[in-house]
Amino acid sequence: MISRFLRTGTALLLVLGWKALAVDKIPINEDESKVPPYTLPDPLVFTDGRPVKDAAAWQQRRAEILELYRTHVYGRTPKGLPRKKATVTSEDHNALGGLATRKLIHVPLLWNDKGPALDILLYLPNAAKQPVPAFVGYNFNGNHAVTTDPGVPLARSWIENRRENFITNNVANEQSRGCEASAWPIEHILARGYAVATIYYGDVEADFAEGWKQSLRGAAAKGGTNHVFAPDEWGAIGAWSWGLSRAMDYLETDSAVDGKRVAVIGHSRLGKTSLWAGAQDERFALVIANESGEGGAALARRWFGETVWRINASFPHWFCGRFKDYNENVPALPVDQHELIALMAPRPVYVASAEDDKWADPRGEFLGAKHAEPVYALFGKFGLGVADMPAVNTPVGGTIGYHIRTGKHALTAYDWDQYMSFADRHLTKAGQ
Ligand code: GTR
Repeated sequence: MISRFLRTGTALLLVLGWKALAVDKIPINEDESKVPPYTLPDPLVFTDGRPVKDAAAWQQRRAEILELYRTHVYGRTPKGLPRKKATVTSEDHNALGGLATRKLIHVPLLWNDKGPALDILLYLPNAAKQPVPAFVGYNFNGNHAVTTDPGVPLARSWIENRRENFITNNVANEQSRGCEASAWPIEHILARGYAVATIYYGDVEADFAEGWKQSLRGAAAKGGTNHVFAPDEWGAIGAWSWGLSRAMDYLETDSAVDGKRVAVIGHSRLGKTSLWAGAQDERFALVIANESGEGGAALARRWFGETVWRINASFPHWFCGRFKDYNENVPALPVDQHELIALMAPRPVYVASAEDDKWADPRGEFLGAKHAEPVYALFGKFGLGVADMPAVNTPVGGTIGYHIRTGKHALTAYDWDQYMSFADRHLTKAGQ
């Protein structure tokens, strides 16, 4: 008995020990000369080997790729989730010194109105004479973090403790108001004629391994908090993406917004999320992935920076269970991220990197965009228009936009300026 206990104990320790060691033992490369050769799956060849010859055939191939992503990467959204009516809970026509109208919108996500819900913060430019194009995206620290506007209520959902944001007990507080404002140049965006809608991503899922239990995925699951996820059930990125579509449902009904000109934007893990949202929901007219890295725009097969194995070890809740099968065998993954980007075609898409953000693999992000070009070509659309990575701070692109700016991993005013110029070109009324 004792020896059996010891044996089991040792085995357990070994397993736990191996797991704990594994995260930092997972091989990481940040040396360009050490990137091994790789072969990408061809977006223009069906799984059964038939070529995709035109835009009509692409629609079938698109459905196939989407299904591969659901099965192997982000997981599947449960069927039968409701579309609940949104309520505008407050409207102030004199926000931000009279520049904007601020609306707060509450959207229950499930059947029970007391369950998980989105609190959308929407600013509309008062100068607008007609419905405006809009940017919608999640923030990391609560709606009250994107601005010092005192009219924005503190987020109600769980927030990650970050000392620099004065959060120590997972609860929002006044001190953290405005802590994320540098990533949301709201006045500037409004002055350029766009509306801005943002939502705290924690309204949909608290971002930690067990966070689903207190969030949408737990509330929606048949087994509740005891639920055991099937290998292809949605992960957190799937849930967050679905939430963006619910925000889009509202934006389509707001007469001050032009629902045909809504861009979805996200940074980092939320850039992965905006890509998956844009892939599944074609109502997003423009998709922006800022430094989205592994599981976002960066090619998974390129061994540089974060890897499939590492991201699954650090963030086991982001992707579906089956994605873990590829930890040590990325070439077996039936898709790569250029195909995710291609799912936006023929809509405009923008991928961006930062020079010091090696972890996100800037070259891999560029190549993800580059290898989506043949799909855009099927639609007669000009992709990036460059053969290789542009110099820093030199945006390029036709229907696929790209830049690498100097500096570190962040969403900055420079990035927003490029996105707005790109949106000015692509979200014109005539283009619809
Ligand atoms: C990192 C993670 C990246 C990226 C980033 C972020 O720790 O490795 O994939 O998502 O977090 O979201 O800020």
